[in-house]
Amino acid sequence: MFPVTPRSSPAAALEALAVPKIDRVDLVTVRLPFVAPFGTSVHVWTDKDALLMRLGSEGLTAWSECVSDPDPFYSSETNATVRHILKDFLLPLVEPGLTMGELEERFRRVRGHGMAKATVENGLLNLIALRKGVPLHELMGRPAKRIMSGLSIGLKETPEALVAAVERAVARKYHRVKMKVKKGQDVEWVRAVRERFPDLPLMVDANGDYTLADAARLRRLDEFGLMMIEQPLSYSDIYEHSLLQKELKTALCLDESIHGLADAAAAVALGACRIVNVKQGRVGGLMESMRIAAYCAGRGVGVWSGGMDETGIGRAVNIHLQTAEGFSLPGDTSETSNYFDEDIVEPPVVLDADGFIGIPPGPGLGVEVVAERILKRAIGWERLL
Ligand code: OSB
Ligand code: MG
Repeated sequence: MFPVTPRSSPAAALEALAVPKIDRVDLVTVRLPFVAPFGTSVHVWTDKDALLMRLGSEGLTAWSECVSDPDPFYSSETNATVRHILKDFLLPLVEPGLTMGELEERFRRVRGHGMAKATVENGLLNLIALRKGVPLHELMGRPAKRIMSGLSIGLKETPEALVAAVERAVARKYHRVKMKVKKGQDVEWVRAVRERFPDLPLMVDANGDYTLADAARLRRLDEFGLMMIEQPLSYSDIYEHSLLQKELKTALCLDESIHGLADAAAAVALGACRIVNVKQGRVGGLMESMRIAAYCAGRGVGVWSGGMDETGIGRAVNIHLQTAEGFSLPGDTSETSNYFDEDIVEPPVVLDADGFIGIPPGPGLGVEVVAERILKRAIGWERLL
């Protein structure tokens, strides 16, 4: 057998950093209305309720965003479980002078709760980058580059409304378009988009709506030349995806099923997917994301950065992450205006004339959290330290 963990970690630069001293911690929940409801096979979201963590350290302030929702419809973690795990288990383990790698080891005693762990890791790394006066990607040991864009289009009322949304995405120069599907709202809806855009890099995301009994229906998607089908089967499955992948020409991509490097290794070994969606929150942070991306890329498996319709804080983290080794495909990184009229950070994410996204320059995440907008949007505020 072979070890899953490589001798030299792709996250080595981050693992070696020292945990800074923290003198204040606040949890702030903000509610931002979406410009339009975001529909998936599991739920329709109309607002973003984001749990933010604000770290204070010797005059500096660093924010991070948890990618959980108030509900457990995408993930078993919710804003309430994250608050509990942060407060009662993770934050008490944070000790200045430990390395980030050692802190991550301490966190392993807490099983699961990757979104909560990522919130702490993101905040500390942002703080360290601010303290050093360098952008996050530089802390990761990665040079700046333009990031590819991708749009995730929710379920629509009619195929016409879907095609209109795809038309807007193509006009904006998005590098690929993902459309949500569910049982019965799939083959004909993909056909409508394909007829209008025969060459568009296109993919679908089912958020686990199908079972193996639907294999014949999913096989009908093969004729559309999709880049991939994301998470057709259960959120907790890997093995059945390996059976389905054998039945399909189209590549499968796993999202919900992947909670860390071991899951990714199992999926690759089983042939459960040819592409992995890495969400830094779902896998417990940037360090684990870098390991998964390098591992998959080294085995010919495509990798991209997923999104959780984050505010500008989490969106910036995803942008920096995509400078890492292995991110070969456009991710779910869209313009701020796709979700929000007014975000809580400046500047918003916008695409350049070729559809690329620039890394916000400046130390840390490179975006500025606007205090008045936090106050305007806050629906909960709790000081922990
Ligand atoms: O399945 O990738 C998903 C949003 C919330 C929860 C799950 C998913 C999504 C998206 C949107 O598809 C990604 C984004 O634009 O941030
Ligand atoms: Mg998905």
